[in-house]
Amino acid sequence: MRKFFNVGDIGDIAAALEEAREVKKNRFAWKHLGENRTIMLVFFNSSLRTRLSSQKAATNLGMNPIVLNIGQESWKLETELGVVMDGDKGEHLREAIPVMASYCDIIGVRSFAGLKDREYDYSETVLSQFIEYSGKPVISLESATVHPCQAFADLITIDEFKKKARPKVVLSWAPHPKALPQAVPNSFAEWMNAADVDFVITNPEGYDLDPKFAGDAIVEHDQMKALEGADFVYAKNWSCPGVNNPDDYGKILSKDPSWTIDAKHMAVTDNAFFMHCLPVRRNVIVSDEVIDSPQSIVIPEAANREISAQVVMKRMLESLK
Ligand code: AN0
Ligand code: CP
Repeated sequence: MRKFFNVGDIGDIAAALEEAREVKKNRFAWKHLGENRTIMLVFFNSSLRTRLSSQKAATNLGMNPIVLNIGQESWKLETELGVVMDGDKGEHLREAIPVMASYCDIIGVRSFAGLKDREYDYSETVLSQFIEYSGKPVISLESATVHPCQAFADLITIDEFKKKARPKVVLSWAPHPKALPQAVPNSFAEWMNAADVDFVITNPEGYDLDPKFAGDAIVEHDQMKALEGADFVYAKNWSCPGVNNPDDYGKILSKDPSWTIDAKHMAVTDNAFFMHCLPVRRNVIVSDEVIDSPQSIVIPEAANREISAQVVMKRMLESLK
């Protein structure tokens, strides 16, 4: 495996889930696989789960993880080509990437969407440069448009908790005070479309996800209708994807608090489990009552980030041999 970016990179979903179960049963069974191997985890943005679960997964495999927080511990990096670098950015990605690559065998990159230029973000400009200039296998640790480690962990979690062979999974937009990327819902949609589930997306008008990720999923703008009979409710805020109006890309079009997931929303589901990738703003995205209920599986969901990361790194190490 040379890159982990889209659902297609994981191959057969059932096989990936089986491998995740094996890893979870005995996560130290491959502790020699990564001996004398180094993974570089490069963060342009904040993180709790991704940073810790990736370090843990790498260590389980016997690898040496190096974490670099760009701009805090390193020089600020310029990502645009052809600019006169007379501002605050002291080094260009064009040099920094091959240098970092020379010290490691695998690279993971977190680089959020700028939410200013849809074309720049949706062409994954920063991640593509890592692929092109490193020559190493690259993992997206949430890049401009995708968060595959999260979506894989979400799939593992649904597989563990489902009570029906083909559960109904609803991705619901929820309000948030700040403009957030579409990476989490994009990947979740892409992975759910590939999984054995009935998948419905609900969001206010103007928030429809890019068809590249939404695929054939049912989009229902009436949130309560969408939630009826759900087995899993996956809440997430995202800013305007700008599909029909590129000028609105990255903007907040609604802060409607009626979309906050509360007990009234959960009451129309089939006693659904509540999921969120975290970090979550309580009583904005979800009420205390719902996130503190026994149906909330946000903690086991986050714990599965170690498992998804380990399966991906394990496959990359196996392909290095
Ligand atoms: C980020 C986002 O929505 O993409 C990271 C989520 C994993 N969330 C925030 O910045 C709050
Ligand atoms: N879910 C997730 O990726 O969390 P962090 O931003 O804390 O890594």
